[in-house]
Amino acid sequence: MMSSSKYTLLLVSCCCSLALAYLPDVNIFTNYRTEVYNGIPSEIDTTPFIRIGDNYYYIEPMNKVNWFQAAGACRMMNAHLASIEDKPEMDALVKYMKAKGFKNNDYFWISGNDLGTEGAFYWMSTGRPMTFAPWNGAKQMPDNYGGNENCVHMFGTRELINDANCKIQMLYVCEASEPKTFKFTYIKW
Ligand SMILES: [Ca+2]
Ligand SMILES: [Ca+2]
Repeated sequence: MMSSSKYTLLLVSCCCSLALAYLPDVNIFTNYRTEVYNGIPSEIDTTPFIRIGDNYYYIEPMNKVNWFQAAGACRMMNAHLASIEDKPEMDALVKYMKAKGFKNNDYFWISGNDLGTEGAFYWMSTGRPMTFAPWNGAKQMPDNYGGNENCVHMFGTRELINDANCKIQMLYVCEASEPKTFKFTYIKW
């Protein structure tokens, strides 16, 4: 009798192993399949965030605040000041801003800064160094003007950035943190 129980237990164990081997993404305890997708389905309204390329941005059109207030405003929306990490991302964002009628003297805070060490610029939202940094070379930026320019902004119609005094009031761009969509499907056995 004891022996029979042992064999039964072994059989169940083998069956479970086989099931896991062939259905690795199925949770056998709840009978749900989980699939994860980058982004958000197009039919879902993400307003006030707009999708540009693979990213979701909120572009503040009116309310000018300093860099710290802008960072806080983005966090209130569960986002961060934007990090523009390569040329395609910058080009797509500026193209959108132009189409929306923003002007070159519309300045927008983004998350770049050298608050930690003068001259070493990092994206606050990712913690990474600004390896893509299209400074306004014609004006020899970054110039740390007045010894006190430690926050980075972009322009409404040019694919350029500049260092400015963090206390200046500007518009700002927030970026949602790489949204993912989880799809749960009930599995019938
Ligand atoms: Ca600086
Ligand atoms: Ca500057």
